[in-house]
Amino acid sequence: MSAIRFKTFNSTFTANQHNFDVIEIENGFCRAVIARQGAQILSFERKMNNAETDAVDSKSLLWCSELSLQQFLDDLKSDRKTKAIRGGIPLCFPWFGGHPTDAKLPAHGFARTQLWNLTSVDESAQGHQLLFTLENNSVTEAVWQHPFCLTLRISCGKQLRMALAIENKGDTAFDCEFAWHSYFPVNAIENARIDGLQGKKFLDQLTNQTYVQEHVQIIFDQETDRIYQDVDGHYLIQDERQQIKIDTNHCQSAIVWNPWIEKTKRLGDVDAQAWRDFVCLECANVREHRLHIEAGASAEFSMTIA
Ligand code: TA6
Repeated sequence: MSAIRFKTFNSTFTANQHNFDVIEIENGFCRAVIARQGAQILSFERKMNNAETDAVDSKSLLWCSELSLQQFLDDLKSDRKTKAIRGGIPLCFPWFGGHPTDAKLPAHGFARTQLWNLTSVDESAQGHQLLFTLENNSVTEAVWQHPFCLTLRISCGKQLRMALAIENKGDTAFDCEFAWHSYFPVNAIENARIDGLQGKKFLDQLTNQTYVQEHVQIIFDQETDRIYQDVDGHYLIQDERQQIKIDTNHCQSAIVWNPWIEKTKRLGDVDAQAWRDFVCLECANVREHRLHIEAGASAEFSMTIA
């Protein structure tokens, strides 16, 4: 079974590769949904053959807020300006968190709210490969004056693989940050564990204090918002139901976030109880690992989720 469906939620046009709201993908390995806004993969379900029952189970590797997705679709249907979708893998670029000098600018930059171009869609024996691009435009230049080209390759197969290239198209160097602000499903956050960050220093964004991760596993019993640095780039998220393996290249930072109860109430796009259903592990280069890209140069990063 293999299919690609371009979908639109605005009745004024028929969806195609160059004018769509979301793409639905299915092949022998997985099902995926990707929004053109932000080139943001919203869901990725791995098909698992169950040897005992001979059935085909599925394993969700990403989480998305149903309320946020509904708000996005309602905005599309009403021709309203859409917001960032809370779920899947939003791309934060060219800054992470609040803008360093102008609080009026959108948190996490503009990449996740811009419409990207779908340059190519290919299918191979390994699944589907999609190539998205975003270049500077009047909106980005109004807040960040550097010419750039982002290229995001999303491979949907036995694994979900992301490959990002950040190219400096200008004639002067620029500094930037990026983060794959990934949302992962957990059965219950209080039972979730993250391996891979032991011994790494982190900034606790809630206290603005720096610590070292002493324990092998990160556990969750309160709002958690930490920026780890000098990381190894290989992680395991597990709970009593499943485990998700994340491997990256050239991502020297990792942010761990769960809003817990009170912050969830303030988000406005997450159901009140949904704080228990996800954890963010955001592979990135931020703060002291911000990128310095010379004119004409590119920086490349990859992440594999299984
Ligand atoms: O994940 C780290 C973080 O910077 C948190 O502080 C929280 O703000 C989160 O990102 C969500 O940001 P958003 O702009 O998507 O609501």
